[in-house]
Amino acid sequence: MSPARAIVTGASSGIGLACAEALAKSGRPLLLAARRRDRLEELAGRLRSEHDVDVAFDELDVRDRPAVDAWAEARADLLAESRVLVNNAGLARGLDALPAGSVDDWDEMLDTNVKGLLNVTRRVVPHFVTAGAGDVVNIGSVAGRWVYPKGAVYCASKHAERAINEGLRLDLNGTGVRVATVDPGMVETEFSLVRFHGDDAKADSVYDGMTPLSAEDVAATVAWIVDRPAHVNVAELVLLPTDQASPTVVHRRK
Ligand code: NDP
Ligand code: 8X3
Repeated sequence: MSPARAIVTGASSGIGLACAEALAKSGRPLLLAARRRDRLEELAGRLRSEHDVDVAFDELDVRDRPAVDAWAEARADLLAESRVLVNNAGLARGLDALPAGSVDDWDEMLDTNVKGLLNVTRRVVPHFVTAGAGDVVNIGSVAGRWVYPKGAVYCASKHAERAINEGLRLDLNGTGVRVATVDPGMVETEFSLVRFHGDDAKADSVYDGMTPLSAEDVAATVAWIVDRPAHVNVAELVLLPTDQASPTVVHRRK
């Protein structure tokens, strides 16, 4: 019997894209979502031909609650057969001392990382509860465990993700649904490019002289979590590059 369908938000890039690849490799049909439709279309075509799995995809902004509701209605059949939700869509914007922060950056981070995650979760989880099984894997961050200078609002969004992760697990106890957070340190994706509003040089310098995690490292962890036996819930997992001990303690070679 082939494994059940997985939903991945933010599948057009980085960790989400790598999760889609890892889950397709293990034979899972997919439902992918992100705002950049062209990227999803290209990825879906590649995964279908490389792994012979069904891949559906939708352009979706997780911040837009009416759009998420309409998506959940339109895709009710696929949601009902899904047993994995990777809540990955997210971003940091800016790296500024709090009083100098941009309110637009704050709104974007909180609306995406907190409310976007809630918008999708509230529409998908009831299907898992009905089925008596399912995995919600939230992509948190070390920023949900430590606060670092100039990162207050991004850290707040990831602390909220961690609270939601814990609260959801409490509220779903007894339903058979598992809830996990994977909290990575530095992962080289488009994350820093987005954080620095497209400044390539600034983004590249984040990883100067150190070896970051790859998106595939995180995806392999997600794939491992959902493949645990049904009675095992990996509740929280912190994944650091060997060169990183905390958000601010990073070993860099000359
Ligand atoms: P990327 O920028 O490479 O990918 C982010 C993904 O999120 C993209 O697919 C983007 O798609 C999607 N996304 C952003 N906003 C929205 C939205 N409003 N609606 C739908 N999709 C959206 O970064 P990462 O892969 O690194 O980031 C993925 C997750 O990992 C984030 O939650 C991030 O906070 C977390 N993380 C990243 C770390 C890192 O160092 N890279 C470390 C720890 C956690 P599109 O633009 O097409 O909508
Ligand atoms: C991304 C890692 O350290 O930039 O969540 O916050 S960090």
